[in-house]
Amino acid sequence: KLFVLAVVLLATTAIAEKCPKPVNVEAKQKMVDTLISYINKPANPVPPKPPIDPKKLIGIGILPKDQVFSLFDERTWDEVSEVLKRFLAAPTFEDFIKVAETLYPHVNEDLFLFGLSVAIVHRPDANGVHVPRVHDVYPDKFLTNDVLINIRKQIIKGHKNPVVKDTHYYHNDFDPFRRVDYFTEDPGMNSHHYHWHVLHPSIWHQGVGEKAKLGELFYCMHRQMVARFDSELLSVHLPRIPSLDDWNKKVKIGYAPHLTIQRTGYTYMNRPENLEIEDLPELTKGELMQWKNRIMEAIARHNITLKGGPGKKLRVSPETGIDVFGHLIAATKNSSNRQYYGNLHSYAHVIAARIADSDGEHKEDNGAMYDVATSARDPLFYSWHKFIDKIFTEYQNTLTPYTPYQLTWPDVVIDGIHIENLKTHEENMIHTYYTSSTLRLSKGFDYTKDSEAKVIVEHTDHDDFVYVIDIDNNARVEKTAVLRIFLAPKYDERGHPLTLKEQRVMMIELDKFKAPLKPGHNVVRRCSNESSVTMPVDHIYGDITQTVDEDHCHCGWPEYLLVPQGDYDGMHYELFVMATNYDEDKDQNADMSCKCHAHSYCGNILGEYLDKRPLGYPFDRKIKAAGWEEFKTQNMCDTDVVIKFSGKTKAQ
Ligand code: CUO
Repeated sequence: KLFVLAVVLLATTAIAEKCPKPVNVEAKQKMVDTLISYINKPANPVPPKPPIDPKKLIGIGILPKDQVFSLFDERTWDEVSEVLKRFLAAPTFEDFIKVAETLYPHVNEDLFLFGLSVAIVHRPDANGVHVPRVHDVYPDKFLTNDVLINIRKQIIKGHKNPVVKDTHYYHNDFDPFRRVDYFTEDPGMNSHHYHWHVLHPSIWHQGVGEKAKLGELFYCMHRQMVARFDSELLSVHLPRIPSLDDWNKKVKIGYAPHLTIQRTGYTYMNRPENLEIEDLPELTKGELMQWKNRIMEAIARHNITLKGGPGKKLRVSPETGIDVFGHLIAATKNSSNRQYYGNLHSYAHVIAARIADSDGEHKEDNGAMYDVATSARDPLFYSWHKFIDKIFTEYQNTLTPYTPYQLTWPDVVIDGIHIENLKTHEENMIHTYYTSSTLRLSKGFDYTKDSEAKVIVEHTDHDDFVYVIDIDNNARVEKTAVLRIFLAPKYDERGHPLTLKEQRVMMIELDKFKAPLKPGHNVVRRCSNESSVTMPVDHIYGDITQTVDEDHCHCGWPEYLLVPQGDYDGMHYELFVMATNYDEDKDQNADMSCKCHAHSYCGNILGEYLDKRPLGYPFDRKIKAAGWEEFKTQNMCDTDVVIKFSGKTKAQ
């Protein structure tokens, strides 16, 4: 017990200091790179196996080597927490590396990578060190088997520097979801999802440092993923994804991942269509249902049953509720009562991942839904997360809608917003097209380590554009605004106008930024590539050793996927902007120097934010107004924007 207490105390001290200046980054990066070079490559020189006191291995080495680690599988949580505790408790960076070297031979490699990544993000003395990019270490979680076999074949044939194209559009015409695999199977998007969970892991808890709004960010980022997926479906004229509410019905959506971990042969399980959801040996469907019902009851009553019996209740307030329910549903270490409310979100990932071999009779490996790095490839991910999102919506619907008075900033009037296309100079018109990026495989496998093997990954991209916002500041002094920009489709899959109520949960956040407003008229111009939700393409595919001064957390929506694809005729979207008063909203204590580039979706390392408003504001509550005209106050504005897909590849 004393040991654990000491570890926790040390860990608390380790992250108490906020965002210090990076020191000796190059040397530290080298140490991390050496550690990472052991992972996923069995033929590399075996790392030294330093002697270790067996007592220090208590709770370590439970997940066998060569298995895929899943943050969704609660059975791994104790072990990964133990590993993380040891990483965070090391007093100096050199000690941290020593602990990692000592533990590596005893720990599952994938779990080790996750723990190491979480520690690098959160240790102040690692500030400036890049978190290993998961798609560099495990390209086989992001590229299908056919692509990698093709690379290997070419190397065996003597091609030193093979280049293979990963074009996966329209594999077949039978599975409609293949039409959006430019989105679901995009390495950048899946890598963002993994790194989001590294930044905000459910195993994080106050014992090792404060991190505000973790539950709220869980809801918000995943709502954005679902909203974006629905918009992509509408772009290819498919209906929005249904929510997976009824667990007694067969699961209609199938998915074949075609992913194999090259080193181990671990093959992510195929899920045929129309399978029944079955109990797992460790959890029944009935238990899952019971957790859901308890959460729904807590939402209806606005209070949560705490540990220690039905008499002990926590009353939630409109200010804290969404975060409390986020923790509860994600079953983080800060869940108010994990025993009673369970682990709804994670277990559904596991049940879905094992649905084709629930009792393990056929010794199949788990499906894509099991692994954070691969789960968002599976269309069922969005169906499941839509169900989770409906629970949050249910809670938000219990809150009093914002009144026009609350939404108005009396000093400020937005006269107009439009988009200026930087390429074609058209107004309110964005073109999308195919393009590609290059994923270098040198770090991933033994067979690529002496080559310059490359995979050309195709994806969509868009013209760069600028938001031009006309704003009057009627106060006699300079003001600072927070400008919040959102986009939502205007029409549903049948071509009928979407209601504001439907659009509320479909609003895609495109940007949130501060802008100074001088007294009188202002024209604010903001480029699409400055977005607070995105990560530049170079950070995903570029050589990160060249970007020492850049963002190191690798969380952020790929810039090329900022807007939905749109369609050939041009699809219509609602572009919305709202200005709020930064002087009222700002969080005095937030240290934004520690932010990740994409702070809207990734928050920052310390769980601090640009402003104090709820995430997703003003769409975080039910809207009473029947339509946009009734909803808008003087500090809001909207316009119609068209996104047109050319279907062509942009000339490189
Ligand atoms: Cu990120 Cu379900 O939490 O995937």
